Amino acid sequence: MTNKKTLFSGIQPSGLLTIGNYMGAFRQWVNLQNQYNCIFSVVDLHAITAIQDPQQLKSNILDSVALLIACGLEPEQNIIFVQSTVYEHCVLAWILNCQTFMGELNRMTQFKDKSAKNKDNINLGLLAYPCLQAADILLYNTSFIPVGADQKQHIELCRDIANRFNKNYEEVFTMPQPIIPTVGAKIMSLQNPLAKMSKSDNNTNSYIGLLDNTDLIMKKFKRAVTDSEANIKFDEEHKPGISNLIKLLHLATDTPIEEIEDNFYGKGYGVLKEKTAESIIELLKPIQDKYHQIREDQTYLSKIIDTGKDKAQAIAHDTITRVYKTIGLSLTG
Ligand code: AQP
Repeated sequence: MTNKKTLFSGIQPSGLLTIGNYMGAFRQWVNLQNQYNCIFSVVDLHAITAIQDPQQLKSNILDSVALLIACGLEPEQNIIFVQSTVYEHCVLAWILNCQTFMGELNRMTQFKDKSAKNKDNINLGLLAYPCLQAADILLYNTSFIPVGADQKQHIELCRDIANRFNKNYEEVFTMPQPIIPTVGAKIMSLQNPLAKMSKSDNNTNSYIGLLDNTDLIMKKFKRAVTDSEANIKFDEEHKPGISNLIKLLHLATDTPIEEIEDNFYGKGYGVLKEKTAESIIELLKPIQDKYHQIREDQTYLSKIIDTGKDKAQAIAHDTITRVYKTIGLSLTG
């Protein structure tokens, strides 16, 4: 590790990663990887707050690692690891549970949304999710966390927990700050443009998976919900569906939003849908090609996961040792 500041972020292997995850998270990760000491994790312990099929979960974990590399993260330069391989995450999560108030957890929007969607599985892990996330971040002396807008509230809680711990004991944790992109922080569902695109959505037409093929991407965009006007204008409040398509086209092609509005003036929604689909297909093609190469090379993938574990654990173990000493759990030091 150099004396650059540390950046940490994670992705849940709770399904096929989407262009929402790419635009809100990975794209920035790739752009920031030269500026910081970067640590990226496939946070599989978070994924089990919903019931996962064991074989599918295992496969999603490997897919996610391969996709991170395919999207442009350099495994030699960054630490890329699987959360469950570093036990210190669970240890620190328990300690942070004891620094977190029930009222704080009950206020979390993600907890409320996910509880409403899964009424028959409102488990303790879902409620305590932000404490495990705080542990992920605080174990690595993280200064920056690049995330989509949906995670802002969790990062604020992480800062409150760190602050409380530092006051109750002594200054152990670095205070992290979120980095949220100005455009792309919230890509919306193609079927309900008022809700964010989510990989665990039961309606597969609502998201574009990073591994979706050309026909499927085209079909999903053609089915995207828009509005009953015939006016291609960026207005997230009144035209969320069309604005979401314009935003995706802007992000995929770097064309300014006003230029897209001008180019499509007087044209029908079908033309915009088709052009957006084509630009996403073009964006994903090299990522998909690289992904298939990596995913088929089990030896390479296992080596990255093992190396990532060793490097992450060395830092995490050091932090846990300090935390144990600070709170009086270390009987030898
Ligand atoms: N729709 C989105 N737009 C922009 N950014 C997004 N992110 C997620 N959805 C969008 C960002 O992707 C990163 C990884 O997210 P995650 O997998 O840890 O969890 P999530 O935010 O709960 O993502 P999903 O896809 O909605 O997963 P499920 O369906 O399992 O809950 C984060 O930085 C997130 O902000």
